[in-house]
Amino acid sequence: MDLHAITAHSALHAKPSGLVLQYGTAGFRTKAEHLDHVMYRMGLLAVLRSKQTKSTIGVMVTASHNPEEDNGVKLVDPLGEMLAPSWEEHATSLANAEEQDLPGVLMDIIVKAAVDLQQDAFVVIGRDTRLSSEKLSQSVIDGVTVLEGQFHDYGLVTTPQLHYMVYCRNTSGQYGEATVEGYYQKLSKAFMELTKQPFCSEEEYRSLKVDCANGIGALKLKEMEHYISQGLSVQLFNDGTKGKLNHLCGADFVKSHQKPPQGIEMKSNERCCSFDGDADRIVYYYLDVDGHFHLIDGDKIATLISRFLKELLLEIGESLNIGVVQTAYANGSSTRYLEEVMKVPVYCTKTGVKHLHHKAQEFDIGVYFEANGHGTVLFSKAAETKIRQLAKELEDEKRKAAAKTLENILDLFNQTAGDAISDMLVIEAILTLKDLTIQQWDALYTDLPNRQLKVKVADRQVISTTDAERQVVTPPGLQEAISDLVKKHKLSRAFVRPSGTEDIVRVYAEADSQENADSLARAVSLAVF
Ligand code: 16G
Repeated sequence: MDLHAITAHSALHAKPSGLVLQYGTAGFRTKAEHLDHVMYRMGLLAVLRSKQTKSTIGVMVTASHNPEEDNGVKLVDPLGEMLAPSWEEHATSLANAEEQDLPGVLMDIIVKAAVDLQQDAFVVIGRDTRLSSEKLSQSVIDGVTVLEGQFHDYGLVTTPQLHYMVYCRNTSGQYGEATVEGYYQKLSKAFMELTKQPFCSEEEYRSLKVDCANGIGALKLKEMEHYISQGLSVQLFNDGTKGKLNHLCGADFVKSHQKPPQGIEMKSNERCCSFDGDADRIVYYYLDVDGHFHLIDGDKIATLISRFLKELLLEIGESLNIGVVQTAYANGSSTRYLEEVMKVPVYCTKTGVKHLHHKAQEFDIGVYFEANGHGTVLFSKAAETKIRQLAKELEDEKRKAAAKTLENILDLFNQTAGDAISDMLVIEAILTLKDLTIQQWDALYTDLPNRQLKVKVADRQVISTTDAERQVVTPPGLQEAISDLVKKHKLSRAFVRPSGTEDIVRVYAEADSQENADSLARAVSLAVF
């Protein structure tokens, strides 16, 4: 390791003195102009992580649904998952080291994590469509090469595509081929097999309008279009040719404002969906005949998928256990429907995909979705083997067909991370196979009216929570105040938590009417303030 070269190159990516950033829920995220040094250092860190795990590590340059001016970076661990928590700490200390301390902090990580410097390192890099992303990804590459790591730059890819590449490379291609083509082929093969079956519905159901948030999703869907066009016709809006990334469009906008994105032409009862800026989230929606907007968020996506999987298992006659993982933001009606009507166990974790992903790994089939539309389904190795075996060996034709469907669904999910493209194809396949309209899907249950607010406080970290963020621990008295407010309404629930991505406190409230949810959210905000 050439410390002199590391310092010399670091000077080209100098850290603004005094700037402190945190590896948060989904990596570092802030204004793009503050990130050059972080990118270089994450290149260094990715090499160390690669040497330590003897595996390929991913680095994704993106700020997901944040405004165009922001950017961010996150590392992807060997199995395509989020970076391990102990390495998040290393990432934070490396990013915040002042120039002169950089070699010392680097050595400290090498010792603490027992990194063998003789080991080879391989890093894969991807980026979203932000103007700042190309230059920033070059800084990552600079960090990788100065530590003599090998790398492959995938260029413009969605975040879930990069997760997929990492997993493919570390499983010797067993999960799929580690190319963008390989990704399209794997997903489209499963999708086309699912939708070609004779009991599938008519052509009219097979068209979908997609708001691509003016982001990478548009590019990738255009590339993929011809692979799936026999089964689904997609019409792209906000494809980045005119509008600004995530501006008045995209999954986060639609979910938080509960209204259609700008730039999409919607007719009543047409099925529409929105991706976010790096295509790891998806929400669906439609306008009814009276012009009312209906949002189908991550909770309803999880419900549709779990219902379908449960029915398939019943048809196959196999008792694999299914668990659904949500966060405190899940609408109370969804949890009730899953537990009471569908009889599926539901678990709640802290916000952030890594927490849900981890919990979902405990089941044969773990379905996890955040209400904001980020989620996927994980199949345990044992469940996967069983499903593939049943699809091959069952003699009863009906059961065998159901097992084959389940096998294709398994292949269609991106099991490394929530993936808007993969989730969209799964949903489209289920709607087709079940002959369900978007209205019928929406009618599974009725969401409780809810409201989310942001509160700016002097120090959001004074608020700490427990019970998967549903109860406040500090400051003293706040939980009692919230509980008293909640008691004033029917079917009500409220919680507050410090945001992991913005300098604010988030307030969530739901109740029997929109008016009550709004007034509860306002009262809770005042209690926080
Ligand atoms: C990040 C998380 C998302 C979470 C959101 C919460 C990942 C990949 N993304 O975007 O899952 O819902 O943060 O943000 O984990 P908040 O802490 O500001 O509410």
